[in-house]
Amino acid sequence: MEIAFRWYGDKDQIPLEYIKQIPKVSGIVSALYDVPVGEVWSIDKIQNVKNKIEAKGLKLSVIESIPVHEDIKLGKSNRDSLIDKYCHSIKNMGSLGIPILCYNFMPVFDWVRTDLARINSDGSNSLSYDHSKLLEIDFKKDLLDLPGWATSYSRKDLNDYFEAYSNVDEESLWLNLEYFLKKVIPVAEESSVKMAIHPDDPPWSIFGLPRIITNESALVRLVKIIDSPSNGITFCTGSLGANLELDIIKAIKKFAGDRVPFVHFRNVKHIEGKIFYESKHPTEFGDVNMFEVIKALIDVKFDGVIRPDHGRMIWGEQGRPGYGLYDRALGIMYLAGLWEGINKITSK
Ligand code: DNO
Repeated sequence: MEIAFRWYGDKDQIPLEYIKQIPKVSGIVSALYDVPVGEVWSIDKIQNVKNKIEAKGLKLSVIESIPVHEDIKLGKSNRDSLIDKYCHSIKNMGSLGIPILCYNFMPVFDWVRTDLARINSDGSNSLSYDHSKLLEIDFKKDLLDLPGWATSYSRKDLNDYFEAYSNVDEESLWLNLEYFLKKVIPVAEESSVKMAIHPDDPPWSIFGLPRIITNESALVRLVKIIDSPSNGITFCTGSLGANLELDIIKAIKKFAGDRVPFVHFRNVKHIEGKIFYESKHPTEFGDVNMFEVIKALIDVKFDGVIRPDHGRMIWGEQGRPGYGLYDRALGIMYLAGLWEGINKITSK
């Protein structure tokens, strides 16, 4: 098991030098942030990021993510050439020995929250989600005010996407995912890359857009599309943990054997059904039993990569919501302690 930390490249306010000072961290999760979606990630560009990371004595362990172009998710007629380019990027990362690729298949939005700085009782703040607030947003009018994502799209882009997705239901999205995976997984296998899909966050439809990687039966369907360790899952305890109907411990036991190369650790605390906030990492503060998740990973001899996912903003830190230094570093210390303790006791 390797512990890694997400780094957003040179623009990240947390430099690699600081990341290196967090005990137990040896890996970096990163990406290229200047390649337009749909273009090939060149060997040179990937090598350049890798060199920077290695120069600090760390390792580029995971690419998160090479974004999947919307036209692939929509199943448009130009998808084959986009998929070829995606395969090319996989080959390039594989040729540099980077073993894991986290990606997602969420239409238009990646993770969505309705508040990026909910004030907690201890004065820290967290990302939070309230479905009733999301429903109040008129996506034709107010979407540009959605916390965090407004800046990513022009109103025209958004309207065009919503129009295009009005013809794509969940089953069509599944078929488009299958089409994509049947082309990319063989290339990932040849390139010694494990693809690991990130669950949809939150794990239900938003703004009427289809979302499919939301529960256990979806994970079952996903891994069956191609029975290969290269067709895997990023087991995100926060995204999956937001779905109260999913037994997260049962799910990790079911898939972690050979289909989970990468785990995101985040705890969530529900106020009710579709209302939750991202809590401190330890079990007692949220609804995800971290002890049991780690125990399950140790039981299956997990040898992939883990990273703390979003943390709170504490000690007055400001910066990219969810991606401050302090709380994620605390999360690592908690997870590493649990790991050491459970591992020692179970291997006796
Ligand atoms: C949230 C992250 C996601 C993740 C993508 C992977 O902070 O876990 O944005 O990187 O969904 O494609």
